[in-house]
Amino acid sequence: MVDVHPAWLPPAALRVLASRRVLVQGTGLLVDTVRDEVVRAGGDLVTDGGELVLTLSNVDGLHPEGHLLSRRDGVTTVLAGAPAGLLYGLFHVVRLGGAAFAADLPAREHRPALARRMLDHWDHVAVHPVMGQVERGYAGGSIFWRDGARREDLGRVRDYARLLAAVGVNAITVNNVNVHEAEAHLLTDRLVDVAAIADVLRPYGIRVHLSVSFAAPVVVGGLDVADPVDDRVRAWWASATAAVYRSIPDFGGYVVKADSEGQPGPFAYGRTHADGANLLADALAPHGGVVHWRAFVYNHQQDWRDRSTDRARAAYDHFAPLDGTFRDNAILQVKHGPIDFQTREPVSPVIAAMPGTRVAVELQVTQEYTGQQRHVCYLAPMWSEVLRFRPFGDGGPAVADLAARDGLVGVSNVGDDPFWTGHPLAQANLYAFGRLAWDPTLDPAAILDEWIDLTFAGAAAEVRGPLHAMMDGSWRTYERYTAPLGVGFMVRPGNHYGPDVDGYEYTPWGTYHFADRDGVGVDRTVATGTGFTAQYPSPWSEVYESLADCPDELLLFFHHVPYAHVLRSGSTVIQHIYDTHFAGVREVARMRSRWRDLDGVVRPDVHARVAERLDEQLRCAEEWRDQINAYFYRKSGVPDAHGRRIY
Ligand code: GCV
Repeated sequence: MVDVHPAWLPPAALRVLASRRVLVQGTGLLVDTVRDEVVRAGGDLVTDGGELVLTLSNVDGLHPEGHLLSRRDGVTTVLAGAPAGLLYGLFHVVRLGGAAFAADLPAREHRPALARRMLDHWDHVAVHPVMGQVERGYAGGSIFWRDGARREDLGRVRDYARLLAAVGVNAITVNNVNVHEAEAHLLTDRLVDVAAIADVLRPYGIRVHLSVSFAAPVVVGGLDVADPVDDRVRAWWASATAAVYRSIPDFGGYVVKADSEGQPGPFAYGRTHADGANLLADALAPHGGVVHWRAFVYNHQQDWRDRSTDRARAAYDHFAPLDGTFRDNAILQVKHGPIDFQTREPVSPVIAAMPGTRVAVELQVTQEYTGQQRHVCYLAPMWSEVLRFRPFGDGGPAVADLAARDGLVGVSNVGDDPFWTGHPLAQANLYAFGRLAWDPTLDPAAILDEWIDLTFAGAAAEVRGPLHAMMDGSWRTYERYTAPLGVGFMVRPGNHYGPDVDGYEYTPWGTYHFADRDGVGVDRTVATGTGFTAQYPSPWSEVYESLADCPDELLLFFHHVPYAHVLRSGSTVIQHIYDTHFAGVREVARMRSRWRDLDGVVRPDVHARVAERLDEQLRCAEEWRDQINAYFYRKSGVPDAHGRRIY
């Protein structure tokens, strides 16, 4: 049997605390966790003095999850106003390592930029006949559920909570947003299972949330309607929610996918999404809970012949007119792009369109469209671009500012795999998600450094160079050998792995590239296309509308152009496609040889697993290159300027 990999907290990562005299002042569950961590690391808990002093005390103006860190006269001090702040402060010291005990450090407050830092698990209680135990999961089974029941042993959940606390995550949903029969019961007669998980997460400052079915009053409540304005429905939600809080007093709230991909919602009763969200918000309000209402609503049964329907427009068209009508504890959860977690998308215009609504941004840590944890694809650079993007132009707020009050949500990439994430290097994505949610201004390469230091503790110096070379640019490498210039998809329908250029072209899903013999891309302009560009405020509405100004990497998202169109880079679209696909494969081959050089440096099981995945990544990248290049050569008839082999 393979040991479970300790991810970024192996004992060596905590060695900075070993044999140190540590004073922890304060009481409570999370303060006990701090003490446990110190003991686990081999530190000496002392009752006075100490070279590390962690104190819980009432400090005016300190953020409830923040801490003041300083070092003077040989003592490192962490001061927190609330227990979670103390725990985050301890992990901050662990991250700093020796630097926390070297030179003096002037007192500085560290606080999270985004309030809720949440991971959504797309885990099923009962194995789904098509999607399995975890929808879009690439790391084995669920750590919470197995074959219809809660796992008896929640030891993995405890370890997971510890890993997450170390990066500042403070909320988790334990079931998929697609709520089927078995999962619907988590709200009522199987609540005891959710409470058991909440008990394990609580010592790490993580609150549990639940994905619920909008039709719960019918599915598990015995009513014949789920209409949000029906008094019986309102009473049912109020009473079910009160029961949840009786059993889980710190319960976080609900997550709802409604009127989306077959999930029930308010449209069935002629009601709006605000009516639906407010129904749940009202039930949660007396208990301090929130509802995360997803904006991922579109027509998944569209006629591909109909070029006027544009899936990219859907979320804005449904939700922007409702701005200002949601309750204060209803949070609209918006995917970062307007379509669906593609390798490259513009930022969703919904994020800037609803100043009177609380908005959280959703990222996909699980690599559904970015290599399914068989490919190295470090996503922090993409997320960093999203969070730094300024929808109103320079001088306006960044996406991270717009979501600050509400938060960042990531779809988790974890399962019961011994390496947690299938691909051991995909752990870096989970790590980076938490760190960017805490501080969206962090540099992705610096986050990777932290992760390397903590994960490879003893061997960090040897692996640092090769891992940066392999990972820093791996998202762009992935982009190079897959769908070009922001056009998206071109993946195999269903499992979404590997190339199939026309796989979705004549389907009802609304994800088309419109390639013909003359050109490719989706015309989303106001002048001649679907008008999507008008959903952006200035200056982006003009930038995206203009063929000359549109950034190359998003060109085919916004425009349909001839193959001979010259990009801002100076290359033609067709030559860019050939060049990037050849380059992407070369980069993967280099990654593989860099990893081979680390044989004997990293743990053999980690080395073997990554090596096996890199073989597959190279095979798959070659397949992408050859199918994409062949497809566009055959469509356009334009040969490669460098005469390379195209089939
Ligand atoms: C949970 C995409 C995925 C679905 C997922 C959906 C969503 O369409 O392919 O598996 O369903 O997004 O985010 O709700």
